[in-house]
Amino acid sequence: MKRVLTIQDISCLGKCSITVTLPLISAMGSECVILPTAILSTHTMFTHYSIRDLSDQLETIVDHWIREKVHFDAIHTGYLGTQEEIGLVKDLIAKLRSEDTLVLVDPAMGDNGRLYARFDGAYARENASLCAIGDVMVPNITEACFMTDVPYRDQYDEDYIRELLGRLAQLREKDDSADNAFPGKGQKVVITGVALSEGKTGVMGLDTATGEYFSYQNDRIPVSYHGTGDIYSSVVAGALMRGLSWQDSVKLAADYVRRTVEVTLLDPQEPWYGVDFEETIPELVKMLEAAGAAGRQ
Ligand code: PXL
Repeated sequence: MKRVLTIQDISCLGKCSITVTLPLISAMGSECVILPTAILSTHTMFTHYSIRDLSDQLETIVDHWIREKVHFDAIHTGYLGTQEEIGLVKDLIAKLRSEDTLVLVDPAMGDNGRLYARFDGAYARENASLCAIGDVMVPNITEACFMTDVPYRDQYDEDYIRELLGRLAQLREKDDSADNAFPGKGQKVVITGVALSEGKTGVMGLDTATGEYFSYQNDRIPVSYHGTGDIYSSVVAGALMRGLSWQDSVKLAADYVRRTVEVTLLDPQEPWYGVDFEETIPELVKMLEAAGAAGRQ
């Protein structure tokens, strides 16, 4: 069975980060190991949440795994609370990764043209250097803009997204600290939440090794739920681990998020709380099989 390490916070209440990645990766048939970077009472869309940083534990945990000679088939990163923590996570990835470890970075830090509370431009630049060491990165348009200094637009065309993809693809060569990566592998650069026509939304991607672009659109549900980015990146990781191509993986994740939002609309819960992914997990497993997932490896 493939083993995936996810590095992000535990938001005890509020359906995001580890509390969604762990069940999704497990349901998709891979082992999910967690490295919790902080523990919060809720995610940061609530007010008065408590937060305890766990940065001082991370190296001790990782060193133990290294002594145990643990191998990770993938390392997935999500929301990281501070700039310093991103730097630490980069070092830990360098220690833990082998040439066959897939590093998937979700630079979870903003949406709708704005960074989340607690983050600034310096934080976004540090996330850009984390993306530089990834094999796959999955920012949304807001995150892509903050990492590349491209002004955010809510009206755009395919050329604007291609420009963003191109700039994200240059992050690695522009970053001196990215020498821990295995550059021969190239990167899959994916931007989420790309709406190329009225009533549609989806993803666009670029494979830097081949120069090949990928685009997928499906019907847009006009509501923005918290935590969908975490679900998206977790499903991409789970699908890649089951042998799907990167294009099929990003498409499956887009379809799954759309279906989950559709189901959540029936719930009176406020959109900032989180989506009802628990209800759609059985469908996800079927979608994965239908997309041709390989058996256990
Ligand atoms: O969904 C990303 C996320 C993860 N963890 C925490 C958050 C957020 C987004 O706001 O606040 C603590």
